[in-house]
Amino acid sequence: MQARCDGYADSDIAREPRERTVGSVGFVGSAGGKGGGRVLGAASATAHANIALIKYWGKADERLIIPRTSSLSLTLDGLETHTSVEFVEPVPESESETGLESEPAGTHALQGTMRDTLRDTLTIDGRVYSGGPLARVSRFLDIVRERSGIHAPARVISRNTVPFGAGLASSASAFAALAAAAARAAGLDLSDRDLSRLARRGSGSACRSVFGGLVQWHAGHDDLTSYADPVATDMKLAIIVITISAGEKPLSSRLAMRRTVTTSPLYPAWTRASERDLHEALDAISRRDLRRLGEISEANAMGMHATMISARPPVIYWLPQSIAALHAVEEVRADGLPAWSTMDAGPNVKVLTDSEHAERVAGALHERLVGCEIQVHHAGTGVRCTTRNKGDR
Ligand code: 2P0
Repeated sequence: MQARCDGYADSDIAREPRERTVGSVGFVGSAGGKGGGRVLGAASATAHANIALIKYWGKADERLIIPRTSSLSLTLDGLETHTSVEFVEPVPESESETGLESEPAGTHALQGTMRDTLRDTLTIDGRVYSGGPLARVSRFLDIVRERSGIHAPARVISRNTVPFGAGLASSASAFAALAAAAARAAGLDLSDRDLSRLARRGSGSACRSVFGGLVQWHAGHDDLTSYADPVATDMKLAIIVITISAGEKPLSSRLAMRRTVTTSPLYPAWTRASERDLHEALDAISRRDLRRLGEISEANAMGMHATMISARPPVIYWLPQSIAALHAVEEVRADGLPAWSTMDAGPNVKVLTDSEHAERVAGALHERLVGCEIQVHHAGTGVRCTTRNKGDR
């Protein structure tokens, strides 16, 4: 089985097999052909993955990525994507080398995604990507190009601090970091809310990674009204990740989501329940009631998986060890520790607890789940630009 990122936030990028090249973070390949070109704008950003307590599962609008339901998540520390974006004016010589007509970028619109795909470059963890992953990134960059008026190809270089075996590099942190870096590099001055709307266009869950801690994604009904914002709390929550498998899952969450919406007879009931769940989860947070928040989160995730399992044909991400982990969490809870399960589009189990008990819960799970990798993650920060565009003061 190939190493891959886990199921909770799969992306074409994340699912692509890759080589790990530790320490090689130089520019590999270049936008606009071989060699350099004038840099029109450059920026870097870092974002963290998030785990939903109330899930996003199903789109009302596939193109704009408007979800059917609102969701609630916790941004996690330690699971990080760092991305740099440079918009580079192509060099005419290199264009003639590639057989393309000379056309000064920055003043002329390139001819749509196909040409931009040819010219953008994408490097993730030292590996150069083409095909589907590059096309998805180029489509996203087209939105930034359209808004900013910069019609130049981009060099995108991304690094994940997540160990591959842990299976937690995610489309959420990937597209939140890409959105922030690309917007800054293109000179767009976006509010956090507008940045979350932009990140949403890359991958729905990415809009939540724009913010740290607890975050609500308001489903809304169009591009303007579908955005994330932070949920104020002084609860110190933690998520324990039990890695069951780092193998490639059979179906992307995007496709699984679509199949569930269109074929599961349980899906409408889950969306109704999810609205109530969100309301109650927010109420539990305002009361600092971890037990209630845990119970609702667990029920919401299990309900989501019921919709998948009842899809036609069924989508079953669970492995036997997933069930073992769910039982282990129940046992740990019966022993008096705060621990509630949640699962995403994959076999791995995540456990909601608080920072105070996280190490004890992880230890108790370790005793019961020999051989599983178990990691504690506390609340992480929102996206931040780590280098500034030339024009910034
Ligand atoms: C979530 N998941 O709320 C849910 C729970 C997976 C299960 O968000 O199609 O990668 O790019 O918008 O964001 C995974 O979905 O999907 C996800 P797209 P995304 O975390």
